[in-house]
Amino acid sequence: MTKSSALVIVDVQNDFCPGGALPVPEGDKVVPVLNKYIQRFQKAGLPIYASRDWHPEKTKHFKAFGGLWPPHCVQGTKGAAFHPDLKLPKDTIILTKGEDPNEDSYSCFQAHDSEGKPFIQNLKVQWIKHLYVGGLATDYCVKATVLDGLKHGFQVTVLTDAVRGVDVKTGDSAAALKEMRTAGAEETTLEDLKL
Ligand code: VGL
Ligand code: ZN
Repeated sequence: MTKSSALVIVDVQNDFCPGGALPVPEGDKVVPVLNKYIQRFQKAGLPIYASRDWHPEKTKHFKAFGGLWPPHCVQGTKGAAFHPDLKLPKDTIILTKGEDPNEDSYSCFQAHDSEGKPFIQNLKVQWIKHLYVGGLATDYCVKATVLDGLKHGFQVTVLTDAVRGVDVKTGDSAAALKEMRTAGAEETTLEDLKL
């Protein structure tokens, strides 16, 4: 772990947790583990990003308009809020994605920060070279973010104890992890994290 590392927490929002509109099985289980990663990164003085899926009411992403999904993470709703137990520090960089009604936007590389700066620009000005990615869902937004990170030349480590998948088909998450490894992603757990 070097100074140029960052933690990227993907879409840990109420709608992706049990009881939400598009629940990921055991989605809430990532929260206490991510809180520990947050502490580790914060102590090391490293930046923390948290993305949110942030959809308009009408979007091609939703079933009713030709997409795959039930309505979820609609802008400003309780379902779109971060899980209440996720302890995001004040200086967390919030990334917003999914606002375009014509796109799915699974990847954080389609997100922007609170000033409208694209994720990649934000990473570049901070000289970030290595992303540690956890959150929801393994087989969608986590996968898309990890693969895009690798494509853009970042070193990427998946936090395997802090991700969960939708598994529309059984095995989707396992296949996603394999695809990420094949593309060059590394994996770690809290126990093995070198920080
Ligand atoms: C996601 C499905 C639909 C995700 C977002 O965050 O992985 N999955 N929208
Ligand atoms: Zn979505």
